[in-house]
Order: sequence, then structure tokens, then C-alpha cells
Amino acid sequence: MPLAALIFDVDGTLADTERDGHRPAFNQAFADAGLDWHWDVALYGALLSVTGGKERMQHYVEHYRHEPVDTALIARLHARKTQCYTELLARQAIPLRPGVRRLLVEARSAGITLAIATTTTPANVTALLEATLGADAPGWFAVIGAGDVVPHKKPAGDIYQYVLQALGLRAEVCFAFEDSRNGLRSARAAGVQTVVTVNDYTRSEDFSGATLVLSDLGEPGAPAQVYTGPVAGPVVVDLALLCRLKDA
Ligand code: XBP
Ligand code: MG
Repeated sequence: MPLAALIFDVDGTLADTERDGHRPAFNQAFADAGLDWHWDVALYGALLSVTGGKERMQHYVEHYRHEPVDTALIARLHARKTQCYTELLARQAIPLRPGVRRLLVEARSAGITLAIATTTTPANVTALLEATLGADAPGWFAVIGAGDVVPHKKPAGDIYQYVLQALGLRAEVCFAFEDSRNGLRSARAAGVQTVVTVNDYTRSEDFSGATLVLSDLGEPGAPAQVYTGPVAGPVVVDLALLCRLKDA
């Protein structure tokens, strides 16, 4: 089966944005609104089971504060949080994870289509790509599927189905890159083979259904550790490896 496109998740996959990006941005928005809500590293890890910032705040209000949800307040907090997050990225870029830039550059020069399938808000995707890869980087991606563009966020398959349809490609010719079980479930629900690069928040999750589970994408000189999959580690995830996995 030929390989036509690579579809990347954003948070946790392109960069470790959750703990030191989204989390402090939520806390800043809470403080600015005069709320005594505070999400520490451990609590945020538990809250990550709910995808989407607005949905995460609603879940927190219902299950941790036991208060009625004020959707207008959630919307205001989320708008402020997006502002805090994009400003934070412009101030101090959160670096791309190992191998991400290398694989994007290789795919681009080989004519492989790039796309994004994420739960996060479109402005956050643009801010991360520009801060890490340069002002033209959003244009590297044929489709950026993000946020509320679909009715159901990950783990539903909607965002991957949206991206596949916009690309005009079948799932079989694509690879997805994810860091979480929710992301993996979303890609698999749309039939897309998935490479998972774990991080501190996700490494103990169940990744059954993934083609390959690794520490990261690896760099020459610093290859990735393979946790599960049909290759013996250490490896560098490149187009040659992905094509072998498609044929397997
Ligand atoms: C990441 C998320 C997002 C971010 C916050 O999912 O769940 O909700 O934590 O972003 P993915 P917003 O890795 O699939 O992108 O506040 O903009 O929703
Ligand atoms: Mg993710």
C-alpha cells in the first residue's frame, strides 16, 4: 500500500504542550477571572482524560467543584486561556519533540502530504507551528483539522474523518501520529494506522491497536526506544520505516 499522507496530532505529539503550556494558561485564565481554581500537574493529568479545553473545564466544575456549569463563563475562560496560551508560546517556544522536524522536512521533500488532526483550538496550532518551525509552517499542512470543526472530539473518529475527506484520501494510505489513548482511538475509529509516541502523561495508557509505540520519533544519534511493534529498537522513524510498516 503506498504512503500518501502523514496526519499529526498536536498536543503531546508535536510538542509537550500540556503540562507547561495549556495547564499554566488555564490557571492564568482562572486567576484573571478571580476564581480559586488551580490545576496542579497531577490534577491536570487526571483531567486530560477529557479532551478539549471547554469540555475539560465543564468536567472539572461538575465533578470536582460540584457546581452548576455556567456555559457563558466557560466560554469566557476559554477565550482568555487561548490568549494566554498563544502569548506564552510566542514568549517562550515549547520545543518540538525529537524527530518531529526531521520527519516533517523529509515528508515535504518527498512529496508526502502533511495534515493535522487535533482537538485544540486552531489559533493554538498556528501559534505552535509558527513558534517552532517558522512563519510559513502552517502552510506546510494541506489540511489543519482543529477544535470545534467537528461535533465530537477525540476519542471519536470525527476529526480524522474530516481530515481524510478534506484531503480526498483513503485511510489506508495514511499514517497518524498520536501520544494518547484518546488520540489513538480517534485515528483507529477512522481506520488510520497509528504510531504512538508516549509522554509522561500517557506512557501507562493502553495502546492496543497502535502499529508502533515508541518513546519518540528518534533522531540519528539518539534513536527512539520501541515499546511495542513489529520492529526491534532502537529506531529512527523515517519514511522508509513507515513504508515498511505499510507493507507489513
Ligand atoms: C489536546 C487537548 C486540548 C488541549 C487544550 O488534544 O485535549 O484540549 O489540552 O486545547 P489533542 P483547547 O492532543 O488531541 O490535540 O483548550 O484549545 O481545547
Ligand atoms: Mg495529543
